Amino acid sequence: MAGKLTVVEGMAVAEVVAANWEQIYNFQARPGDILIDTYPKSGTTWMQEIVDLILHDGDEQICMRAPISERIPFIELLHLMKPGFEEVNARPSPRVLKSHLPYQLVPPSFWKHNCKVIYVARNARDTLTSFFHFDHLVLIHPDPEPFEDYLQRFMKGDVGWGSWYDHVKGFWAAREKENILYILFEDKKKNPSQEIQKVAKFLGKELSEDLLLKIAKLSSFEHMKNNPMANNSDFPKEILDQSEKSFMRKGKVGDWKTLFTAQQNEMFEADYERQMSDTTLKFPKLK
Ligand code: PPS
Repeated sequence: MAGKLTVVEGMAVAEVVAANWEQIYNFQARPGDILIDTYPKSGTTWMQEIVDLILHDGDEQICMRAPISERIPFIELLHLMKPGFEEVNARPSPRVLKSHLPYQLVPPSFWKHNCKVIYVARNARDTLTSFFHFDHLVLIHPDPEPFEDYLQRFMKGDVGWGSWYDHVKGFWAAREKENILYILFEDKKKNPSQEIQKVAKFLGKELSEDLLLKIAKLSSFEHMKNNPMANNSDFPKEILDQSEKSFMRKGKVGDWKTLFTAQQNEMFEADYERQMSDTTLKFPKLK
């Protein structure tokens, strides 16, 4: 059964998330906590695995201590899954947390305590493509079919967690005044070691070349896909139905070409130029 979206503080979001908005927005981050924030489908889980591996010096066994969603809990779903608010509040600091909230709706406690925030952005077309496929599995979101409608909804920000454009631009604009590391999915794909090193430095860790290569390997798409503790296969079935397709889909750059028609691409491009005209943020040109 498909779920519904509603609007909270100008952001479209699943009704079940909106229903708990006060508790989400008032999440109490503490000094030293780390936030991984992204628009959905931008490589959040990949970054979660990288951060956990960095913080545990690439120890594969420790990083398999629990599913990724328990190791790095998702703030907006704490009231719906394990670990809940109570358990996360009781965990010692520093904690690592995941969120898809746009800059202006991040719980203020993160900024108050100058927490480190790692932001990952992915080009709009691949994000949309990944989200379209994913929304077939997400039971708390509306049915994404037909694609033509989804395309329009994405451009208007009428999908879970609102406008991609505002999300990536909001964090981009804030990156100099807050403690934000801004990473692109495409750069991570092209040169994983280089981007992992950036994350490590941001977290105050210096990784040897060997450790860097080890972490790149353990966080590769193939490795994570086959790692039950990293592939989200345990995600609650009431939220995500993976009976036919799985969370780890392709992990590629440029998959949008399998979905967009030439005409849809042209229309999307014109709208993209308009919506991105007020930012210096640029994604690598996709061939
Ligand atoms: S979610 O549900 O919003 O948290 O999803 P998120 O983790 O942000 O994004 C899921 C997409 O990231 C791909 N993925 C990866 N790509 C490359 N390397 C690694 N290690 C990796 N892990 C996950 C995943 O397959 C989704 O992208 P698509 O294009 O759908 O395959």
